[in-house]
Amino acid sequence: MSDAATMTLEEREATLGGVGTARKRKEDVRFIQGAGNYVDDVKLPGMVFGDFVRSPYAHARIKSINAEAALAVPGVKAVLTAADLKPLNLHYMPTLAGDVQAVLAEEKVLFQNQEVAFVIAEDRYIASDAAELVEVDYEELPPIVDAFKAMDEGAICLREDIQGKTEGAHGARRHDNHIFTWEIGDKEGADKALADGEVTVKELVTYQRVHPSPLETCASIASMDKIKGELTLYGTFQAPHVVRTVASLLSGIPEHKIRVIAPDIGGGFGNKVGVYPGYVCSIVASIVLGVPVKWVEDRIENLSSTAFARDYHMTGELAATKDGKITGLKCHVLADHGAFDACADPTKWPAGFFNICTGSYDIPVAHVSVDGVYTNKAPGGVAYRCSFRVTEAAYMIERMMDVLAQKLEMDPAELRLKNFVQPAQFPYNSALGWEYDSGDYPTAMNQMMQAVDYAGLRREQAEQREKVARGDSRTLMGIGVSFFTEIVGAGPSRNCDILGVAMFDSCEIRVHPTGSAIARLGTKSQGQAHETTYAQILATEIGIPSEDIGIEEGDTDTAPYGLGTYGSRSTPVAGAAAARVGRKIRAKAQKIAAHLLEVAEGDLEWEIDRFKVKGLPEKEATMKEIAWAAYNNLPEGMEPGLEAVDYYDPPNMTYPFGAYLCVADIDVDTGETSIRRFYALDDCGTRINPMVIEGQVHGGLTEAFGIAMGQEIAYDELGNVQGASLMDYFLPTAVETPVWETDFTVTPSPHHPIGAKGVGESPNVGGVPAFSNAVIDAFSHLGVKHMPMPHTAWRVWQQCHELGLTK
Ligand code: MCN
Ligand code: CUM
Repeated sequence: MSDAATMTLEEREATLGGVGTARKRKEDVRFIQGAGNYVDDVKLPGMVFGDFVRSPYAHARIKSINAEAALAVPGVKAVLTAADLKPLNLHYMPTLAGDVQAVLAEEKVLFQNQEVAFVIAEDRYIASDAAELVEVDYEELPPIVDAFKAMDEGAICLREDIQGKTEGAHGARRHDNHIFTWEIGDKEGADKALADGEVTVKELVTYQRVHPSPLETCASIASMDKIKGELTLYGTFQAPHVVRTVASLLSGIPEHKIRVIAPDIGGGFGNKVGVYPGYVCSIVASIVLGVPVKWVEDRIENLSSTAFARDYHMTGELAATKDGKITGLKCHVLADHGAFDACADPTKWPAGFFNICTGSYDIPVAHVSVDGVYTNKAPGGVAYRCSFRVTEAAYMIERMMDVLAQKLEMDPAELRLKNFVQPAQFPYNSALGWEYDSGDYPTAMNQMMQAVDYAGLRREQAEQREKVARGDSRTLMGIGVSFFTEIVGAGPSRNCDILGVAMFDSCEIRVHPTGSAIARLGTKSQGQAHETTYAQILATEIGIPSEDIGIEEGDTDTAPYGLGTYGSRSTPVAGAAAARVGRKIRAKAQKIAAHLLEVAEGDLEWEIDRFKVKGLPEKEATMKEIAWAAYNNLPEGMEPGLEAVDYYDPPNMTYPFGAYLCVADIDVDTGETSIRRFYALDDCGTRINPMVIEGQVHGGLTEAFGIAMGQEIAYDELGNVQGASLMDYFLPTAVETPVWETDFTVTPSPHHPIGAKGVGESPNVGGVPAFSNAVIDAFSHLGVKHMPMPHTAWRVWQQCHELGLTK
């Protein structure tokens, strides 16, 4: 008898390490020992290095480029400019948003640090030194930095390459600097609700431009084997298969001759979804030179030229009855997309899923319109745990809820409770077109309010306000409530595609004779612990311990086709494929077990890691025995092996939600905010690994804290990017980061095979409004309605000063 046969049920469950286990992250064994394998760790024979010449100006005409001095530097192999790429038709590349982006600037530069030339040399120091010697003669042009002025009459046309084009990828363009207008909802209905509203509020809520700044910057290595006609491309890719398909379509290299490998990634956060000039230039350079070419960004390049996030100017309007029932919502967004529209949204959604902006509230009628404009700033817009603009939507509605509560003189938590979509309303069809799969908002909100003693906090705040008024204290107390509804898990493919590639995902598994297994998926972890958690899903389905299931992603030669990891889609989509592939394995295993035990399939029942004969519990076949039999002792006519693949096209997205609360203390003399308490309750349905979820929430909250309290990619009036280094751009360290209290409820998704919803982006979506609401709430009794993020000490001090609070 094996050990497994003498183990109790509990011991067997524990050995399995399946869904619900707080299993330690398997990948950390190599990460914490410095033994990860990142792009920059990959060293190929004969490899050379590329570095960019970048524009010092935000807007200028290029009159000439002289690379002679650079080419004369020993070790320099070549200098590429737009003139070299143009004959190959590669001086522009398509963006994920249906626009084009200059790979190397041809006639004009459109943002500071735009790529102008690519210098290739024996090592990266030589490449970098030589890049400084490339002489570019510029004629400065006036830049457009303020998105509100982009469509002014007479505003200078930024994109001369599409000047006069009246149709863009998303419909009509009204101005040379206009990208699209996107509208959804009932305009007339919403206008009427606002006109008839007993109480109405309106506020311009800006979500500033930020950048995810992952620890590892973007990088690629292209290696063209000219004899075989094969291209191998290593890179920091969140979606390797899409890169392969797009590379094939653009280059004409057959897709089976392109191998894309995303090795370990040191944080992606959406920064590594888009396609960058560095990737294209490394490929072209490798084709030209016949040797592998590596390109790795430095921190300043990363912060100033690759996918930024947000930059949404949102004018929200709410109408409500006097007792606080919301009757309508309107929102106009001015979206600053920078010089090229390179937003990484599903094709049909130029403003992402911003229309989730009715949030957690049963708002009967709503209308949203979004205008995208070009400015002289870096392209991007969709990144940083954003769930395709859900971050912006949640910030807008959660800020507006507080603005409305203030006007109604009602408690912000009470206003939310009063307007929640109720549990019985699920599946809930929102006014802006989504079908929320499941939720129980009042339970989550009440659990949060009890956990933090919300009533007690408000009493304390009232006392503190009196103290400040009396002059007995110089600390204002703010309480920030945020209740968010997320939307994650793109597909369904009928709704979502990227450049025509439909959004589904996949899992393939091979169980070995001795009862261990290897599974491969179409997603790509960047730190989200996929090697740990997918194995847990599979363990529960197939009864093989998660320790014995290897997980691989990121190599297009071995992994099944998938759309990659972003929009917290891995669990909702590839996680579902994993569960379903497991069920396919178990179905075959059941047939084999019936053969081994000489009973009919229907006489068997599943128990953790084995099949048992009903009524004869001592007759059983473990998965380990079945795996061996799958290769060595099969029923007549059955093909050997134990493998399966599943491609999963989800019927709907999943709608995680959460109730967050932040308590902030503000020193009126310095403007310093200290976060006294932060409580986050998340509901992501079935919880696969509670420890990983907690880690995701801690990380997301820390980023939310960074955004709300200090981060901004700002530009001066000349378009010089401010804060493009970590000297100025705030990345919270352990010193500033508050202590996080986490909690949860579990409302499974009704359509996901194991009821799981995504969680990776929730803490950023819900966190930012909680911090911001806390800071503003500290001043709400003094009539302050809104304050712009980030809530730096300087800005908060200015607010204190304006209110006459400072000494
Ligand atoms: N999980 C779970 N139970 C659930 C839901 C999720 O145990 N009900 C686990 C999953 O198994 C997975 C992790 O939580 O290990 C995140 O899962 P999911 O919510 O599906 O998100 P993705 O794996 O698709 O990750 C994407 C998401 C995004 S879009 C950004 S941006 C972000 C984020 O993840 N980038 C990250 N978290 C990050 N965390 C790290 N360390 N690095 C990044 O770059
Ligand atoms: Cu929007 S950042 Mo994530 O989707 O990679």
